[in-house]
Order: sequence, then C-alpha cells, then structure tokens
Amino acid sequence: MRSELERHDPQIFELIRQEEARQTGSIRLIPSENYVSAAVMAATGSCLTNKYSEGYPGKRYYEGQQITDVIETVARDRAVTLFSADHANVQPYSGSVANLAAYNALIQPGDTIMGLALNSGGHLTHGSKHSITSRFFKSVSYTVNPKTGRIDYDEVETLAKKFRPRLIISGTTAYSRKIDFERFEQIAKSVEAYHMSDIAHIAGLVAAGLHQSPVPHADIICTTTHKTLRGQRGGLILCSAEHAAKVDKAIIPGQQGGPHMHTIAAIAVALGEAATDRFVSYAAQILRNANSLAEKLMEHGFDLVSGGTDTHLMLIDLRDRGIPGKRLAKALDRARIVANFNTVPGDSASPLNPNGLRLGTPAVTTRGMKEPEMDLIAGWIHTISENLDREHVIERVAREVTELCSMFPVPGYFVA
Ligand code: DSN
Repeated sequence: MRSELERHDPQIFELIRQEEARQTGSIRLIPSENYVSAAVMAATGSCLTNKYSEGYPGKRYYEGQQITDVIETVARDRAVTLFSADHANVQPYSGSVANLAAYNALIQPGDTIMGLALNSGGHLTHGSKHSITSRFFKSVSYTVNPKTGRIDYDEVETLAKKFRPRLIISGTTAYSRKIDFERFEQIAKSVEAYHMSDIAHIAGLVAAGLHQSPVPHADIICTTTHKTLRGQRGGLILCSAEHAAKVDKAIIPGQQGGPHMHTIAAIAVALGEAATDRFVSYAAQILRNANSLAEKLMEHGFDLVSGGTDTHLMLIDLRDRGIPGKRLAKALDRARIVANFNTVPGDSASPLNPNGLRLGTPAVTTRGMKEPEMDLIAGWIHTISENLDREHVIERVAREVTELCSMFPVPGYFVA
C-alpha cells in the first residue's frame, strides 16, 4: 500500500514520510497525543473506509452489512466490558461530537449546563462562550481555586444550588489532579441535574483501573479514543441502559450520518489492547513518568499548577519567570521537544499567548521511556527556558533529543 502511495502521489507520500520522521525524531509531550500500534494503524487504513453503514447493527439503511454489523458489535461489546457499562455507542466522529450528543440526549435548548471554565482546564464544548454549546444552552462555569489549582467541590455545590443547572459536566482537558466523580454525582443529584462526564484525557487510566471510574456515578460518559486510551482518533459514549436509546438516537439521526467503519474497527483493536495486562503496565508507567517529570521540573525551579500531578499531565505556570508560554513552546519545538502553550488558572492573558505550558507522558511512555529519560527531558526543558534565543544551545539539545529518540523506536511506523 505504501509503495502504491509513493507511485501514485509522490507529493503526499513525501509529506507523510516527513511527518513520520518528525514524530519519530521528537519527544512528543502534548498530553492528548500518542502513538497507535501497527494493528490499529492497519485497521484504520483498511477497505472499511469504502463502506456506508448508516444505522446500527441489525438496523441499517443500506445493504451489504454482513461484516460491518459484526465489527461494530465487537467494538461495542469490548467498550462495554472494558468500562463495565451497560451500553456503548462507538460511532461519534470525535469527542466534541460525543459531548454534543450527550446534551442532545438529555436536555433541551435553553437549559442550563455547568462545566469547568476553559481557562481553568475545561473544554470548549463544556459551555465556553466561544463554542456552539453556549449558543444552544445557558452556560455557568465553575473554576479551579487559583491558589490550590484544584477543583473546589464546595464551590461547585454552591454554584449548582444557585444556578440549578439541568446538567453538570465533570471532566477536563488541562487538569493534573484526579477527579472525584462520586462527589459530582452527589452534587448533581442534590439539584436534580444530570451528570455528564467527559473522560477524554483519562480514559486509558480509567480502563486500567488507575483512576476512579465515572461509570457508576454519571448518566452519560463521553470520551475520545486516542489520548491515554491509545486508539484511532474518534469518540465513544458509555451510558446506563436507561439512556441507551436516547444516546443512539442523538447520534443518528440526531447529529451524524454514516459512521466511519474503518475508525470503528481500529477503535475495536485499541479496546482489545486496552483490556490486556500489558496496557495496565503501560498506564501505570504513564503515571510514574508524569510524576517523575513533574518532580524534576520542580527541582529545576518550575512552578507547577497544584504543585504536581497525579495523572498523565502537568501544567507549568510561567508567570514567575516572565516567559510567555508560546515563546517557550516554540523554542522547545526547535529543540524537537513538542508541547503546547496553555492558559493557567487565573491567567489574564489570551489563550493565543498564555502564561503556561502543558505537558504529558502518554506518547513518550508508549516508546518505552522511563524515569531516567524524564530526568533528561526536564533538564532539557530547563536549559531551553534559559536559552530561548541562543540557537546554538537549542541545536545542541535537538541533537541530544535525536540521539535519545533513536534508542526508543515507535510502534507501527514505516520510516525512521
Ligand atoms: N484538543 C484536545 C486536547 O489537546 O486536550 C481536547 O479536545
């Protein structure tokens, strides 16, 4: 297939080859990114991309579903078993679409939703004023306490009692501490609200039993499939039997047309991988690596939001150093260390030029890196932060990064 692409479209072939080399030759610390296995990659690039399958197994609008029905059923069953849920929908094209479907299933336009504010680590679709979610719903946000960097559950409860939202969202995209889903359930119940949980970042940790599961505590659970869960890019919804029909209707005909069967097959492969002891060991190493990287960064004097991490990610607050997050992220990128600039709690700067840097360990852990490598990475981040304009220092670090990467091959890649 690869040689066919090279012959047929050398321009795109060459660009993909360059991207493979970039991913292989850099230390990727964006916490929402990972490397999928060769098996997941193979399912993604299969003939299933040729098939339309609107509907659900056994109830499709087009014929020729002898195989796709089985594939989707396997994917659903694997999700249900892995997360101990009653029901799974594996068709959402993405996490954002899954979140919209959860709202679509449970509440009406004009109802009030309450989620974590964007600049406290929430997601756009949790009711941000920039998102369609705040056009269709009234939105109230809770924040993390700017001093502790943690969710203040008493404040969430106070706001819930004041604004009486119809749906409360637990879940984050830039928060380094564990989430108490049981407490969210109690708060939601106390105001007769639905509890929707977005575990896009931590799904792999939940699957591995290393983070409390929201499944017994939330009405609907949404996730992406490609972060710590390490699958093909896509979305997944889990729910109790009570909400199953509403969720399925919210996806199709509510929001989507034909599901992407190549994606669903690849998600099935990833869910199979996530059910293994090997995946549990992988997820445990993600946490050890994150903890180690956080500790080393703090030894170098960096200020971490909430003073560290107990998940796969961490946020550096750069305000005490006077370095804009974007400037550091761009200098690190030149040194082949790829992270993303991010707002930090209480940040008054624009999200386009904020005062924080977000880092995570899922991808480097997939490559087999462990605590000694986290020590090196923290040292390089420190060196770059002190030499933002010294290109000879950045080039030296880039050479050292390349050498380290050459010792940790990437699964599923064709070109080094
Ligand atoms: N864009 C994802 C992330 O990087 O966290 C969230 O959707």
